[in-house]
Amino acid sequence: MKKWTLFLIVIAITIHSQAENGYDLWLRYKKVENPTILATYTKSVTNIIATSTSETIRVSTKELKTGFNGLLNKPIAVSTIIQNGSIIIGQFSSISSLIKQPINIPANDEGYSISTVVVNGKSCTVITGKNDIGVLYGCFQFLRLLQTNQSISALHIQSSPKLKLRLLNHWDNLNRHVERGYAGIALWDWHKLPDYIDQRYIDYARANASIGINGVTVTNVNANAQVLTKPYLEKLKALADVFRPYGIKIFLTARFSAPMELDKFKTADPLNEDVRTWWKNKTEEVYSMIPDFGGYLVKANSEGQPGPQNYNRTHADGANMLADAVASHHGIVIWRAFVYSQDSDDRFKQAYDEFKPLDGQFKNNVLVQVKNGPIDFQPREPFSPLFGAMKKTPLVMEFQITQEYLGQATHLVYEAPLFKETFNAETYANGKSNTVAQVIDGEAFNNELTGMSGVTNIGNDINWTGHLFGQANWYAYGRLAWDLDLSSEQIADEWIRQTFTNESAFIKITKNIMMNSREMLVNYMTPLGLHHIMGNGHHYGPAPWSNTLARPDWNPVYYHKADNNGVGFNRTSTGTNALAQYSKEVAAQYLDSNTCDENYLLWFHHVSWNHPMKSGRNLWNEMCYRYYTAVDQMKEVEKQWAGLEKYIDQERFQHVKMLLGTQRKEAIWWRNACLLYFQTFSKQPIPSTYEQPDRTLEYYKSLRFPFAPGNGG
Ligand code: BDP
Repeated sequence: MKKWTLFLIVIAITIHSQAENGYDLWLRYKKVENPTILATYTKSVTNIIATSTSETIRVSTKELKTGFNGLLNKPIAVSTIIQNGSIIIGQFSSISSLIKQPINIPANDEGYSISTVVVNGKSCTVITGKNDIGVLYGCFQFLRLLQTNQSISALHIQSSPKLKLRLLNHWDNLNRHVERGYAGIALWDWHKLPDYIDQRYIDYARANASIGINGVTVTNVNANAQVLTKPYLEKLKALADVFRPYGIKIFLTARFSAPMELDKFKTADPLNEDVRTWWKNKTEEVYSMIPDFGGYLVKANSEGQPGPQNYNRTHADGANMLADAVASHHGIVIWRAFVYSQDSDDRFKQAYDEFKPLDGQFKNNVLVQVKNGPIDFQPREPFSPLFGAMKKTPLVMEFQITQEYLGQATHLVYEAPLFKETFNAETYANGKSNTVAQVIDGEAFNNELTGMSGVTNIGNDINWTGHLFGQANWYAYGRLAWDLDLSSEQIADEWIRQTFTNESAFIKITKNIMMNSREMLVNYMTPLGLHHIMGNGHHYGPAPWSNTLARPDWNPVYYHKADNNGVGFNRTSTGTNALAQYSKEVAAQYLDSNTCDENYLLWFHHVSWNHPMKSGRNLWNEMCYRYYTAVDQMKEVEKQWAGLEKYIDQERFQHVKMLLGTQRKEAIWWRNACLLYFQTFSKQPIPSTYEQPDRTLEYYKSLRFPFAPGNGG
């Protein structure tokens, strides 16, 4: 073999070994690059001592071994010998006799503590919790410290989750089509379950446990009753068995009409005794197979789903029937508040109108799950007025991690700032300062049960989320469900370090891209409070002109109400008065079109195209400015990423690079299509200093996407 051939082979092997496809998520455990840090870690980590053999401690030990082997690039043994650098893990009750010294234990049942202690003269690290699951969470946190190059020498960390239910909602159908899924088909291979356990189920559970997720619904809220049949319960049991050591409970989406569909009942009336007995028996069957089954998640009387209103009963009647069925097993029912009706003059108001009167009528194991905003997961929404209004019912915050309205899986958009914006909003519930976060974490109304749900962006794509940066949204969602007070920036920082590198130049630029990405997206899609102007059905791309769907509240024109006088939805007292659903302090912030935060202007006001904006421009020119500036920012992002090639592997670099190219094209598409359309009403020119659209409005209107992903069943 010629010398250069050999050389090429060596190069090829090296490059190949470095290429990464994203499968490992933020759990890559690559060797610590900095030699000084590596040397201190090597001294501080010499063996693992586990004080029990429970399943959760077994997976904790395994994770530590995998992590240390990679990060320190040497095998770390599991033994019983206390030495300098022992990592001692186990429940507090089992380690206290071993270490014979006081240790701070975390506040709640799932919390952990990590402490540096001296045992028999040896310096060790103790990772403990009241329960095994806390220990596992602590182990993941310890590995995170190593992955992000933090000091591990004098640790006194205690952490407990702020929310009890930290859930992922999969909108996965039994045929594996994922509603609003942009990362392939569903992870769950129902056909091969229960006997075939895909390694992915285990890696999924690991990833979730690493960020504290403790419950998942594996099926769509547009539910299929089949999942409640014996064969599917067996498949679910197999998944539950995989998830259990990782502290993850299975929840089921329950189709309200299941007794009719599965057992030929004539009714699904929640007050009918036979129906109630059916659900009791079905629930007993579920628990006999999955003893730690979490409970039911229900979408009822919404978008064609059956529900109690079919029988003139209320949401509370429906929820309470299921709550009774799960109560003896400490199960819960999560009832969704995502409802709208064409009889309402404003879709914004419907959830509040239907649910607020029911406050106080739900059993104490029922939570109501409310989307962050009143309409539907838009790039920016004001918070739902139900937060702050339901004082006797615990509310679960529902965020959409999958990017249905946020460029789907081709746009890089970091969602933590969106989540935080909702959390930080003031509700002024009870006439005093109370943020949405305080409503969610139980502080505002003293709720025991607390929770958050995220509609996942996970599919069977090799990198799980389609866009590599979609992983950051899964990660950020979990981290915030654990601790609502973490900052978007801190989460981005730790995600980048674990996912890519600890190289500061790379972190700085990438973090900056992430932190600005959501605002940029808002401005090239729906600036100034525009909302729901995406393409019909699939919601891909702009279609503000769309007005052909059967119901007015399905059409974009319903939401922007552009005409020759101006644009925007008047939700003040001269309009639909949706603002009255907020506390008076919140309403006051939005009431006047001259003082209303401009980011929400068109959410609440129909204003003239010449409306004076804070910048000194009129509304039309401000709209042009926002669209154009955002596209310029997008071009800049592309350039910045191009400069990062040397820091990471080619495969992931190219993946992001290509998607940024698509994102730039689509941002231009959004800008041009929206401005050309709104211009037909504003009758004002796009300022000549801007590059003019190179296509006509007719061209943009003619585009069709019959096979856009994530749509339909
Ligand atoms: C909308 C989606 C639809 C979901 C619905 C829901 O377009 O596919 O079924 O939300 O949350 O955003 O139930």
